[in-house]
Amino acid sequence: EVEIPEDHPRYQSLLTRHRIEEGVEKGITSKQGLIAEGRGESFDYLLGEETLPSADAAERAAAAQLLLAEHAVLSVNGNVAALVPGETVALAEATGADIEVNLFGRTEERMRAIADHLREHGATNVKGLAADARIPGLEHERGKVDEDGIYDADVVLVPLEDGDRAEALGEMGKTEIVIDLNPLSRSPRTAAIPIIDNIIRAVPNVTEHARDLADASRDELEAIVADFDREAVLDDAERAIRDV
Ligand code: PTJ
Repeated sequence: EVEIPEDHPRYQSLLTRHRIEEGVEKGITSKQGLIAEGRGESFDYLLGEETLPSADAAERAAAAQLLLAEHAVLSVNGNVAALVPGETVALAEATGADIEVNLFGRTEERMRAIADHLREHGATNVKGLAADARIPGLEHERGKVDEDGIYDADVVLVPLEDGDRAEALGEMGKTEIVIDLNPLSRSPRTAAIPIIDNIIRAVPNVTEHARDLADASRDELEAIVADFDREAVLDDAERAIRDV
């Protein structure tokens, strides 16, 4: 364990990097994941390493959408598992969503390591290992999902997703919530609810909104989703980056 002093000006960013490194060492995160982390960090730096008010609005809409879902699934890859394992379990509990491991670079070893890691953080039912259904239009390994998981879901949260798969899931008619720090990336641009924020901040904040909305009526939740403006969220993040 590396000790990072909490008053270090880049504490959060160093902690994040360290978690990803540990993820690689444990066989959870892919080498590609290290590159993805570097890309994410640069966008977070440009966004001021904080949640924009527009991202907070997206996080509230995401909470409402998850609560309205008939069957919501939180998709977990190697970066998500390394960065926010316990936070993902808490979000699943707050919204009644399932958790499914779904990898871009799928290997059985990583699938098992991630499922074990999530269970160590309190997950009781981790999907993704059955792989008894396919996302149409994707090559074999990347298209593997569970029939009673992502395949069946009406709402899916796909953090740090690659553009092809985000598009293919959209074409299946699923309502997609994407977390990605790059507002120009294809996956947030295809999402019904794009969250342009660091997953480290985004997941706990969606959970907080879900707890806050736990007693809201369906009408209230539907109004939050209907009033949500995806273009405004993407434009606001892009403006924040350009105005640095
Ligand atoms: O574990 P696997 O095999 O499923 O692989 C996962 C990765 C992330 C490697 C794979 O999906 C991939 O290659 O993704 P990309 O195309 O690199 O896209 C990752 C996106 O996530 C980029 O747009 C990054 O800016 C963004 N990103 C990286 N770290 C964070 C992030 N967004 C939010 N929070 C982060 N911490």
